[in-house]
Amino acid sequence: MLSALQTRKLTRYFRVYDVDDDGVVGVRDFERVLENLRVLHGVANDTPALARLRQAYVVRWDAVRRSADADADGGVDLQEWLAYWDDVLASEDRYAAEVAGLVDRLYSLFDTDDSGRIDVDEFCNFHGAYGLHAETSRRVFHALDQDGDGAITRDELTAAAHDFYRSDDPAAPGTDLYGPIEE
Ligand SMILES: [Ca+2]
Ligand SMILES: [Ca+2]
Ligand SMILES: [Ca+2]
Repeated sequence: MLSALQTRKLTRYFRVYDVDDDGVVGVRDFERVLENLRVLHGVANDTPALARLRQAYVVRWDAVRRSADADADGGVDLQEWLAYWDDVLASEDRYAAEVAGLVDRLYSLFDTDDSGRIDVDEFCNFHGAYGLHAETSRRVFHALDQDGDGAITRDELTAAAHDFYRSDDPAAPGTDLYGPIEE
């Protein structure tokens, strides 16, 4: 069972993923993020780099759709999304895989200088790909950068993900991983 706070956080996550704001997470949302990333990375159409980026997103969308689209209508609505996360959070193995996948994706897509750390600009790029404002992103970044050294390490990101998915403390730093849960 998701707690009230978990439901709020996962609803926020859903709204972020639903980039075109039509109430359903679908292939068009992934296409839009992909296009934002393409522009962000300055990748031309029809390059191997774009093909790799597209492949990563096809795989991700396919995994979400297969597990979460319970009525198989090609989109994931909020109810399906919450049911999906309720299942994931009930399984240690699936949960661990989701967190590891999130950290890996974030690093592979946004650690653009390959330093093994996400700096504030890279973090703003991550939020920006989903249409979040840089001002909010900077605030979230500083909450997640727990040792204040100007970068989010894999450990800090993993801690943030655990806060986001599992903590029932609204003041936990990871609560706003996908932006503020109340606007
Ligand atoms: Ca959508
Ligand atoms: Ca559906
Ligand atoms: Ca840090």
